[in-house]
Amino acid sequence: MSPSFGRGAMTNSWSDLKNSEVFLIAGSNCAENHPIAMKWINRAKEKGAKIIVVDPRFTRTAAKADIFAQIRPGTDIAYLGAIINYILNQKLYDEKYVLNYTNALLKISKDYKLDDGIFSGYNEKTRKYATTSWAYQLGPDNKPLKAESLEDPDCVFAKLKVHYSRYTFATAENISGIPAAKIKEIAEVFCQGKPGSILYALGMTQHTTGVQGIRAYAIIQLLLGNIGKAGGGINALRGEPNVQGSTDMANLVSNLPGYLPYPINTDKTLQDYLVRNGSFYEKHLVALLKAWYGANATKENDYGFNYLPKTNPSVNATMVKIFEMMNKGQFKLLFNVGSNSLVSIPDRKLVRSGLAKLDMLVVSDLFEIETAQFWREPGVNPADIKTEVIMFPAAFVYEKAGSMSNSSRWIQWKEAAIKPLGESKPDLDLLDHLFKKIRKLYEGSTDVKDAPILKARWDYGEGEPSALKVLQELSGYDETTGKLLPTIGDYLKAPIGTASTGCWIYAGVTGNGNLAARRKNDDPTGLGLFREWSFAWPGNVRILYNRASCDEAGRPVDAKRQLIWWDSAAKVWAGNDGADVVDKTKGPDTPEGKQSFRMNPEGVGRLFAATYMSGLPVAPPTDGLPPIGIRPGGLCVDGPLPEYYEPTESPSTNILHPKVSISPVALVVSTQLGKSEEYPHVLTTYGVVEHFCAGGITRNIPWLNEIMPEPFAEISKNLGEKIGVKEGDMVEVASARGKITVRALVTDRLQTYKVNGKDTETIGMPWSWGFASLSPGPSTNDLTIAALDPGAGTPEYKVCLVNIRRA
Ligand SMILES: Nc1nc2c(c(=O)[nH]1)N[C@H]1C(S)=C(S)[C@@H](COP(=O)(O)OP(=O)(O)OC[C@H]3O[C@@H](n4cnc5c(=O)[nH]c(N)nc54)[C@H](O)[C@@H]3O)O[C@H]1N2
Ligand SMILES: Nc1nc2c(c(=O)[nH]1)N[C@H]1C(S)=C(S)[C@@H](COP(=O)(O)OP(=O)(O)OC[C@H]3O[C@@H](n4cnc5c(=O)[nH]c(N)nc54)[C@H](O)[C@@H]3O)O[C@H]1N2
Ligand SMILES: [Mo]
Repeated sequence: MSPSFGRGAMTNSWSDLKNSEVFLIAGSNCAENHPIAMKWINRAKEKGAKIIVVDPRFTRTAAKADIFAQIRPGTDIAYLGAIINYILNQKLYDEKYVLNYTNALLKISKDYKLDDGIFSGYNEKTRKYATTSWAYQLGPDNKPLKAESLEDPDCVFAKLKVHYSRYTFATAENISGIPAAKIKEIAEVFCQGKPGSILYALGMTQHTTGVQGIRAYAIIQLLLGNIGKAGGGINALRGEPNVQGSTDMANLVSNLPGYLPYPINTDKTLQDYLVRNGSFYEKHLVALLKAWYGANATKENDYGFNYLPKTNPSVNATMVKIFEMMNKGQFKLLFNVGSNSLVSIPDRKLVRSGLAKLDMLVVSDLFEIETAQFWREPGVNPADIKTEVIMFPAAFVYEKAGSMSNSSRWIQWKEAAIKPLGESKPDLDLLDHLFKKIRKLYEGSTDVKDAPILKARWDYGEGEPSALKVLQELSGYDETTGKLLPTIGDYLKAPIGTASTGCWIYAGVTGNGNLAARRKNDDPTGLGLFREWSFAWPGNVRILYNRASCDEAGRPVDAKRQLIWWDSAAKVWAGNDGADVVDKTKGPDTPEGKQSFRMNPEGVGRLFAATYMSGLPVAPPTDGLPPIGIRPGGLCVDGPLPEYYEPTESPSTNILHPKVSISPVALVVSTQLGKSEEYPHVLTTYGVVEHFCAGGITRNIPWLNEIMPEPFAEISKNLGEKIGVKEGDMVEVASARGKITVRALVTDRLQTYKVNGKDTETIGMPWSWGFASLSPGPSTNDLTIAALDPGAGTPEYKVCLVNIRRA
C-alpha cells in the first residue's frame, strides 16, 4: 500500500462497512473496543454478509462470527500465507485488477532472493538489510521493466508464487494451531464474497512482525481486487481518541506532519533532503516551513530548512527505546502528556528506573496517574529518587474546542461543552503559554541554535489561543495574500513558496468555512459516504484508491456500489465520492488516468514492496549535483514479502527455517528472555470494555470498578485441571521479567491446541491496572517483553512466554 496514505488509517470508513459481503476480522475485538464498527458490520450481516473472526480467544466479536478460528498468538502470517498460496493456485485472483492495478507484471532484480529465512542484503553485524536487491529491473527511462505475462519468472507475480508455495494448509496448521480444513474454509468464504473487508487492530500490530502482517493483508486484498472499492479495503481500527490526528500531526519518530519524511543529520540543505526523498516532497515541506516560520522562511534561507531539528537515523527513538536511553542517563527532562507510561510500556521496570534517572518529570493528565507517582510505587524508596515531579492538571475532551480525526480520516470539529474545571487547562493553552514564556527567555539571543524558537510564527491569539486558528494553519494559506486557500486543488496549483499548510493532507479543511464542523447526515447514495458530514483527508475523498473501482475505460465495475466514473462528455472524473486520481481532467486513456494508486511511484498497488525511486534520470546531470528523483516507494525494513517468523519468545522453533526462527531484524530490548522449558505457555494481553488502556481515567470511576474490579488470568479448563486451579483461585503468573498474582478465570473461551503436534496453551490477561487510583491492581506489563517491530517500533505486547501456578 502507499507509504503516505497507509500509515494506519482505514482505506474506507466506519459507515462503509455496511457495504461489505464478507469480513475478515483478525487481530481486532471490535465488538468490545470499537462498538461503532460493530454497528455497521451488523447492518451488513443483516443483509447476509459473512463474518470470519480469527483470535486466540473467543470474544464478543467472535460471538457474531459465521466462522471462528482460534489461533496461536503471533502466527497470522502463516495462515495468511496459506490463503495467498490458495488464491494463486486456484486462480481466484481478479486477473484484470492484478494486471492493471498492481505491480504483478513488473520485473524484480535477479539479485533478489530469500534463502533459509534470510532475504538478500542481510548484514549479520548490524542486523539490518541493505535493500538494493529488492529492486525492479529498470529500463532506460528508469521505469520498471514489464513482463509480457504473469508466467515470466522474473515478475512480481512469479516471485509471489514461489514465495508462498511453501505455505501449505498443513504447514499453516502446524504453526498456527488452526486446523487445515478451517483455514481452507476461511480462504473459500473470504474469496467468494465480494467486496470483502479486512479489519485489524492490535492483534495484528503488536508483534515483531506487525508491519509484515498488514502487508499480507495488502497482498490478499490486491489479489482479490478489494482495494479502492466500497465495502472493501483494509481497515485499521485505531485506538486512542484522536490517535489518527496525532499521527497525521507527526506523533511518529520518522515523520513531519502529513507523513513527510523527517530530515536527517546528513541533510545539510533542502537539496540534500530532496535527493534522498524525491522532489514530490518539495512543495509540501516548503509549505510546512512557511506555516511554521512565515516570512522568516525565504527562498534565500532554504525556507528555514535548517531551523528544523535533524534526526540521527542510526538512533531508534521509538517509545520503548526512549526509556532504554533514559536508563543510560541520556535524558534530563521528560514531558509526559496524556500517557500513563509506567503502566502501558512493556517490561515496565525499564520505565520505573528510567524515570528515576531524570532531573525533572512533567506530567500533564486529568488524574494523578501512576507515572506521576512513580516515586511512591510500593517497593520504591522516595528518598532514593532525585527526580523533581511537576503535575499539570489537564482539561478533558468536553472542556475544550478543537478537531479530532477518526480512523475514517474524518476531521471532526467540536465545541467546548463546559469550562475547564478548577485549575485545569486545555493542552493547547498549556503549550501556548509555555512557548511564549520560553521565547521570552531566548529574547535577543543571536545563537543560531535559538533561531528556530525566535523565528517561529506563533499567532494563535493573545490570551487564550484559538484552536480554530490552529486548524486554519493546517488547512493552509496563500502567503502572498494572507487568505485561506479554498481547496487542496488550489494548494497544489500554488507555486512553491507561495502557499503554507501545517499538514498538507488537511489542505482545504477550513478553506470554505470550517468543513470539519459540517453535520449533514443524509446519505443520498445509500453507500454511507456522508460527504457533507465533516471533512475527510485528503480532499474529502471517502474511499482511498477509488480509481481502482473502475475498469480501464473508467466505468464502475460494481453497478450496485458506484463510487466514481469518467464523465466523457464533461471530460472529468465525477461521481458519488471525490475521485482519488492524479488529475480530475485526465481521462482513463492517459498515463495519469490509468494510475489507481497515485501515491505509489509506480502508480499501482504493491504486491511486492520494491526499492524504487521514480523519475531518476539515469545519467547524472552535468552540473555535478546528484540527480533528484520524484518519489520513493514505501519500503519495509524487514523484507519485500511477508515471511513467517516466530515471536521473540515462542513455544516452538520455526518449522519453515529452524535456523532463522525469529525475525533476523527484530529489535529486542528486554535483557531477560525466557525459554519454553521454564515458561511453557503463551501469554497474550488485551483490553476490556470496562476500562480504558492504562486505566488512568476508568479506574477512578467507581461504577466501572464495580463491574471490573481487578485483573485476571484467563486459562483453559485443561490448564486449570493440570495446575489444580479452579475459577476464582489466585494464581502466580511469571515470565523471565517478573511475576504477578491475580485471580484465575477458567473458561471455554480459550482451548488447548496443537503446535507442530504438541499441546499448547494460551493464557489471556487484561493490562489496565497499576498501583494508584481508586482501584489499584497488579500491572500485566511486569511480564510482557520489550521486543519491537523493526520498522514501526511497536512492542510485541501480544506474545511472550510465561508459567503459571496456584498462588
Ligand atoms: N473499552 C475499551 N475500548 C478501547 C480501548 C480500551 O482499553 N477499552 N483501547 C483503545 C485502544 S488505544 C486501542 S489501540 C484499541 C485496541 O483494540 P483491539 O485491537 O481490538 O484490542 P485488544 O483487545 O488489545 O486486541 C484485539 C484482539 O486481538 C487478539 N489477538 C491477540 N493476539 C493475536 C494474534 O496474534 N492474532 C490475532 N489474529 N489476534 C490476536 C486478542 O485476543 C484480542 O481479542 O481499542 C480502543 N478501544
Ligand atoms: N500489555 C499491553 N500493553 C499495552 C497495550 C496492550 O494491548 N497490551 N496496548 C498499547 C496501546 S495500543 C496503547 S494506545 C497504549 C496506551 O497507553 P497510554 O497512552 O499510556 O494509556 P492511557 O491510559 O490511554 O493514557 C492516556 C492518559 O491521558 C489522560 N488524558 C485524557 N485526556 C487528556 C487530555 O485531553 N489531555 C491530557 N494531558 N491528558 C489526557 C488520561 O487521564 C490517561 O491517563 O498502551 C499500550 N500498552
Ligand atoms: Mo492504542
